[in-house]
Amino acid sequence: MSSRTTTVTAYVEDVSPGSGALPPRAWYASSDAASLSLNGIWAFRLSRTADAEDDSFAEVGYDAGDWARVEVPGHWVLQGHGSPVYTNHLYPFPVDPPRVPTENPTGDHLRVFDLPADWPGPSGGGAVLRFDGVESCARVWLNGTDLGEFKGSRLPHEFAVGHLLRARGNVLAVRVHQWSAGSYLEDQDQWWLPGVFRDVTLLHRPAGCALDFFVHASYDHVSGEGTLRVDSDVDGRVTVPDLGVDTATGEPVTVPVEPWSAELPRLYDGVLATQGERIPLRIGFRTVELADGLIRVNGRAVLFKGVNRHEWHPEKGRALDLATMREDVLLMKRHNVNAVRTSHYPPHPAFLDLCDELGLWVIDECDLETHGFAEQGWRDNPVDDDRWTPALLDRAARMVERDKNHPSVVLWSLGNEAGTGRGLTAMAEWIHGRDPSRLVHYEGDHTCRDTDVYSRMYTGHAEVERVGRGLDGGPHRRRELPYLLCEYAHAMGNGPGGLADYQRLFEAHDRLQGGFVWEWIDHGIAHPGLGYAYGGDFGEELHDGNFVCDGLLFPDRRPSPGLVEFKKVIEPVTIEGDASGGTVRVRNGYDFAGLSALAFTWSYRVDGETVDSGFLPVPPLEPGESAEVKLPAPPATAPAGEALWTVRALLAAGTAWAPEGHVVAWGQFGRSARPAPSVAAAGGPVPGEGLITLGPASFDARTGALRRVGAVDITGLRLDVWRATTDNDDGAASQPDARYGRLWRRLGLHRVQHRLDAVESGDDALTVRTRVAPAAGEIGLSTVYRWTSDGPRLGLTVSVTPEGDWTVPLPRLGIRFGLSSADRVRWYGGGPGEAYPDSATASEVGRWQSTVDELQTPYVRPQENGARAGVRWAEIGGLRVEGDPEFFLTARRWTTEQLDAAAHRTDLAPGDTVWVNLDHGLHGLGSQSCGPGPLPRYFLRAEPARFTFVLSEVSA
Ligand code: IPT
Repeated sequence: MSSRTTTVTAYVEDVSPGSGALPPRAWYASSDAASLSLNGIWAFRLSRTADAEDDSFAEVGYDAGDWARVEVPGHWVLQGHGSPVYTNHLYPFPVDPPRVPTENPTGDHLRVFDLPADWPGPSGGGAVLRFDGVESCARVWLNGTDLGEFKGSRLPHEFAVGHLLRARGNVLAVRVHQWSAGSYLEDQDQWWLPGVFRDVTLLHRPAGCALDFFVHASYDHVSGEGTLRVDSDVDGRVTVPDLGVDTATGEPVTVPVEPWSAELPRLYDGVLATQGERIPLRIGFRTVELADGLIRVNGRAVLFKGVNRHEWHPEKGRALDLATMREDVLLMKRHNVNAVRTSHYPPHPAFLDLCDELGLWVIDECDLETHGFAEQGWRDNPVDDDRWTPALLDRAARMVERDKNHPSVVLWSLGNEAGTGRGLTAMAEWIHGRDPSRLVHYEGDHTCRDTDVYSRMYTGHAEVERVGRGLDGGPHRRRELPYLLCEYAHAMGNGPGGLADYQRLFEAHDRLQGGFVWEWIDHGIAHPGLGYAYGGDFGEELHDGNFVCDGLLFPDRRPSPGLVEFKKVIEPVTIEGDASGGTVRVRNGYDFAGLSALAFTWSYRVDGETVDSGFLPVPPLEPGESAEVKLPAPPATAPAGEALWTVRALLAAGTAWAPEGHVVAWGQFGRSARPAPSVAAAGGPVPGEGLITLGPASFDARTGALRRVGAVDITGLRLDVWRATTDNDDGAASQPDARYGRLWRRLGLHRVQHRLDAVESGDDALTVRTRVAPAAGEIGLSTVYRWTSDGPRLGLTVSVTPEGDWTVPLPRLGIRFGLSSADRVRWYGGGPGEAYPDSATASEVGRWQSTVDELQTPYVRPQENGARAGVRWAEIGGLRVEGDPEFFLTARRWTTEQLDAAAHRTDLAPGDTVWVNLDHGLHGLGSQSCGPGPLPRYFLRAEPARFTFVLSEVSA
């Protein structure tokens, strides 16, 4: 018994990639050869250890009648069997490679299937069984025959099974272990989700079909010609009707073509016909090279405006369907994203078809990360231990061979956060040899000895600028290479801030070829009680909390404000007006496309009301070109007020990724400034019974607290400096001096006291003097509220003078108050979405309306959110507020303290009062949750400040 158990499970802890699987080959969605999907409902049995059950379940005739059922593709922990575990880089088991815990959840999967009636007989060739992804290791049997076992969760594995197939009652048995030696190579920052999570397919392999083929399609930008050569292990013919190509495999043919790029993804349909099979080809001609220190495609340097994409679905985990993949690509295209790094493993292969078709540059990353070894100074790191090198090379080959025919893939990445070592060098050497037509990326080795690009993550703006100017030094090889930020702008919670500042640097320095925001989507798991669950919500022993929710999309794929900001920051057309508004400067920022696909519109608004609008003729500029375009004369009938031009670039016709009229870029610029609101005092405060009256308002005579403006009840109006700290405020442990959320709390800014010093009724003003300060310290804010009225309106000027040694910026500075009833909100200022000082590029000045509920941004872990920037006036709950200067507006049905205390959205219970914040200033956001904090210019420093609001009842 014990020797038998050993044979059943020994491979689990073996460093080898496996045995029995076929060599890797190119993936394609379909050909004329028969195939049978084995996705669907499978019988399932979960055991606590790898050897709890013997392998008799794999035998024909085994009765699995009392087993559970799971859906394949899927993860059993998301289907009611066990639960998910989230760690960022810590291994959730003792680090003793290649050993894994005895407690090793093991899922036995069984499926019985018949062949379709028209399945070719044995004389017509063979068949393979393909697994596109199984986490973390599997052993496979067909009709009782042990086919072998494999590791490499997000890589394909095939077995030859033709000789084992029967017409009816085929028994496919798959034993999957959550932990294996392979887990040491798969320490990516994500949920640990075991299961058969990608497709299982039976493919007929006709006699005489190719084992593999490699499409080489290059483009010579000087001659405008493409050269096509399809290599295959068997002879065949390659036809491309649109190009008149009909050539033998292995024979190059050169013809004039339109090149492929992410912007203009021209694909040519072709066929590779071998004796046994006709394989459809989608050919994109492009040449990727490192030339003059830059990544060039078809001769031109490319600026990557990218995102890091993990595969995620809030119910299905990493088992993504085609519709979800397509939605990701469409959302990327609609938000001006032009590149994707498949962090940190090769995606479902069909995703790359979509990238080819719709146009995205891809860094295809290998399924490799050994980050947890950082905890022990990288001792025993598998990538620096020759015993593991075969497994690393197997992973590299499975990625490259599977994905080599995709024009969208322009760089291969060795993996992520795996330290340095000989194994990486071996992978890079193998990849360079096998596919010299692409470049190699890896971030973890800053000597760049194995790579064609100098790649970093989360570098601050100042260092990025130094690199851009070539002042960064470093090893010789590195200095010659272009620079990429394979991760930057950590999109966790509210943020990232500072995107526009990065983009300006990328655009100013050729060597900076852009970056990839971390990351595309929050990995929140849909949860009945919590909304979305994150690390720790399943009782994990070790976990990293909501660090798994750091995407530009919420888990349900709704764009976050961060994505809206990113879209604006990376827009491919720049539209800038001069102050007088006579002309607009339009620059084509595409690398390949002209502007002929776009139409331009203008509108002229006064105080947010459109006075006139029309189309703007813009010349069809080539990439990099710009033109000064004359605007029409401002309408003579325009009323007085703040006048603004808005110019938009729209899709002139529908494309494969967005309808006609979709806004690609826009610019807004002023013609005349806004007259500041003011109150000319007419009469002073009038004392009454316990109350003081001033114009439309009444105040508590003892405390000076505002009670009412006309019929609008107001509670708790006072200075506010606190915000529910964002993930970026709380910051990462790596930069302790800049974790302002924690420093603020230590100072007590979340519990300031308001000491009343005086209530003074003067001739034309009611003055309330206070000192706002936290217990236990000497710092404070001397705060004076000066109230005046011109009859119908009430003016409030707040003067704040810091006292003591303020070593930290303020979270916010403004007033807050409660309204007893409010729902609809109207405002003139920045909108429609949230904006903060360093994430306000997408905030468009206009007239907006919303509801209190719609003003909330549903960050998975609740935190400061929802501010509208640059607000000139707002109406809410019957109250009208005008600001001098413009202010930030926030309104919610809970207090800041309740928001601060909530861990999940479901902790937030709406109360009767709507709490409104009118902020003179907010501290920037930065991306300190895993990167730099806000730039100094977005700090809200504790400095003397004065700001005015004019309050009145909304006139009917
Ligand atoms: C970086 C990882 O590459 C990425 O997977 C993710 O964990 C990200 O951090 C944070 O969300 S590594 C880090 C040490 C910068």
